[in-house]
Amino acid sequence: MLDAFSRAVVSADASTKCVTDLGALKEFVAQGNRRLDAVNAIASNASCMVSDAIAGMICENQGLIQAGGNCYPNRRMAACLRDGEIVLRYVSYALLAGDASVLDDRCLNGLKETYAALGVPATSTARAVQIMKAQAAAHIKDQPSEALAGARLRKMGSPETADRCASIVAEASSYFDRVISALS
Ligand SMILES: CCC1=C(C)/C(=C/C2=NC(=C\c3[nH]c(/C=C4\NC(=O)[C@H](C)[C@H]4CC)c(C)c3CCC(=O)O)/C(CCC(=O)O)=C2C)NC1=O
Repeated sequence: MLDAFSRAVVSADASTKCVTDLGALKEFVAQGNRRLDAVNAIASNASCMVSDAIAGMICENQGLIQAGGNCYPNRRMAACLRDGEIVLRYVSYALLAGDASVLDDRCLNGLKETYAALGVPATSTARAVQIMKAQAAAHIKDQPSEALAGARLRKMGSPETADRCASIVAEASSYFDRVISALS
């Protein structure tokens, strides 16, 4: 498992050079508080995000909770909710580290094969992950939509930035995309 710093060391070592690209690390440090706010925005909304994403996935495909569907019976529903939570947790670790290796090594490695063996539909999982990607962007920007959140609307009160943390949103989105491509 690597983070932005250990990644710089490993890359430099691979070419037997001193660490040279300090610009990227300087930026990483300068943006550190945004990153922590972004991780907090995901972590403290995680259970709501997971339950909403799985519910949305099922609303769009109700066969999942009927006999023969992969969220039926309750044991599978519980496994599915747990998997949603696992994915979101590893995305939040990757965002904290500024590196995808923890997500790749400890969550995605072999997941596609496990799902194929168990008959877990990858397209439905991808849909749930896509919903979590949209939720994460809204929470990091601290602009959750009233229309979608209803009575559960929750704002983090993060400091306003002109760009709404666009680069962190893009980075978080890339980790969700990584999950989707690992399953497809
Ligand atoms: C730390 C990393 C890690 C991951 C990622 C992980 C995933 C994982 N999900 C599993 C099962 C499962 N995963 C699902 C998930 C779903 N079914 C659906 O229809 C939906 C599309 C989807 C939820 C979005 C289900 C239903 C099972 C149980 C399948 C079965 O036993 O028939 C299993 C098989 C063992 C078990 O049931 O616990 C593993 C290993 N385990 C890990 O340790």
